[in-house]
Amino acid sequence: MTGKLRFALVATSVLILFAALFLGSSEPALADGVALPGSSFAGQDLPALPLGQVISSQTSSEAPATFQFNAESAGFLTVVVRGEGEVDLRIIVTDAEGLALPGGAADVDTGGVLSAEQLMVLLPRTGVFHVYVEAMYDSGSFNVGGAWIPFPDLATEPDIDGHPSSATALIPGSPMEDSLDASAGDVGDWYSVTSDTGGMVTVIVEAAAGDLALEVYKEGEYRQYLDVSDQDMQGIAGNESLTSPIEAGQTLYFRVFPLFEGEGLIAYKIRAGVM
Ligand SMILES: [Ca+2]
Ligand SMILES: [Ca+2]
Repeated sequence: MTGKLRFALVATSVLILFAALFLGSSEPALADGVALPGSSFAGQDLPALPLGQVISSQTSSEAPATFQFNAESAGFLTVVVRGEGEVDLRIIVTDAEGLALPGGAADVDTGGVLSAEQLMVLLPRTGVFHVYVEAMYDSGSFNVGGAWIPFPDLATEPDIDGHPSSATALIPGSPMEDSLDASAGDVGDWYSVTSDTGGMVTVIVEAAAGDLALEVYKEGEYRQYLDVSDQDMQGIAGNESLTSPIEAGQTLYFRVFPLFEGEGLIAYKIRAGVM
């Protein structure tokens, strides 16, 4: 089942109510200073996600509209977006580091309308989160509204090595061993590969038991991977490999994660090579 379909099944019924509430509310107000270039938001004040109301804004594929939400506890954030015209929109909710949350992306094209998106996502703890409304192509106007349901009992500790800022440097020729356990909160490991010379970098993950996947990211751009491997090499669900071009001096980031939450402990080996 695709992520899209799974999301649609889980969330649609709940969100129809929210959508009806928002779209029936008062006149949208105009947000100022919403569009920001690229992904560098460090230190910038982003506009707040409107809660309990709908505002209008603009977005483009080069400068996605970005909103901030300060969660004072764990809880569920709902975001509803309705675009104007033919623009294809999607919603991505990330942590402050720009990493998409599990279940934090929606491109479901509600009712076949490319710009009609909504999601409800668990924010797992107190902190700053970002909501991106991206245009897949071109640019366009949209209305956006949010809602918040505090749910402090659902707070979980952060996965300490589950972020690109805590990535382990992979040295070509020096394999490493580690493990993941989604049921214990260890939901993803990050690795980085830096090349002095440039060329092609290959990262190989091997696990005898458990189903793993592997993603590669450009530094600082963690909302969307460059490439993903879930090809189950040699017919083994935990064996994955990615090969990506890398420039001299560049660092690429790799995420290893279990495909299913309930799999328990998965031990794996990982190694990198640059040619
Ligand atoms: Ca869409
Ligand atoms: Ca796999």
